[in-house]
Amino acid sequence: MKLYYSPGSCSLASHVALFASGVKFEVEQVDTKAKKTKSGKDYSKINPKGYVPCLETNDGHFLTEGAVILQYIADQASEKNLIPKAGTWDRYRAQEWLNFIATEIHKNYSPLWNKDLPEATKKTATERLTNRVEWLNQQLKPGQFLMGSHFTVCDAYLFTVLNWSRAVKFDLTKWPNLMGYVEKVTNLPAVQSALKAEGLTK
Ligand SMILES: N[C@@H](CCC(=O)N[C@@H](CS)C(=O)NCC(=O)O)C(=O)O
Repeated sequence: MKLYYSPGSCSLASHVALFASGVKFEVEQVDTKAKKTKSGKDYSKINPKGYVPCLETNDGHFLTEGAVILQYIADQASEKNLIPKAGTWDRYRAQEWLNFIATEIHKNYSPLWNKDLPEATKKTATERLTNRVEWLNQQLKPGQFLMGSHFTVCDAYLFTVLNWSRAVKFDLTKWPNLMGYVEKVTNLPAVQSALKAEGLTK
């Protein structure tokens, strides 16, 4: 398996999931602006959508969309319980989280990274994000992961996006519960390995 990634971006979640799964994998860095991979390949031929993550599977498929890649990786190592079994109610709950993180959290952080957007647009995104994060903070039981006592790929994704807060000046300090969650997930071995591999550890 090969993950196409850009350091610290949303593809970090897939990178964490790969380390947590214990499966054999390689990675290749992508310059998403230039649409070139580190080894000089035209990324738009690998993933015509032009963004990361993209996962090349061992049976020759190119899978895109982080929330789906995370489920694929988790399903390759079912013994690690990185996601509940397909078809169960718990799996739908995990999918509910993944979709919420992708559409309500991730995509409300995205405008905050964009220097060209007007302040009014960023203000709207910040207000929306605050509202979603407030709800999220209420759902998250202190000391627990999103799905309970066990780490899942939902946590890999949520950690990845909340981890952008300092860089985009989105203040998480008003939610100590969430701050504790980010710290707890940051310290997991799979997360540390992915951060190190992407050159993001201090
Ligand atoms: N819908 C995609 C969005 C992925 C996405 O937003 N990727 C960003 C990094 S976090 C990216 O590669 N942006 C560069 C671009 O759009 O050209 C997903 O959920 O995987």
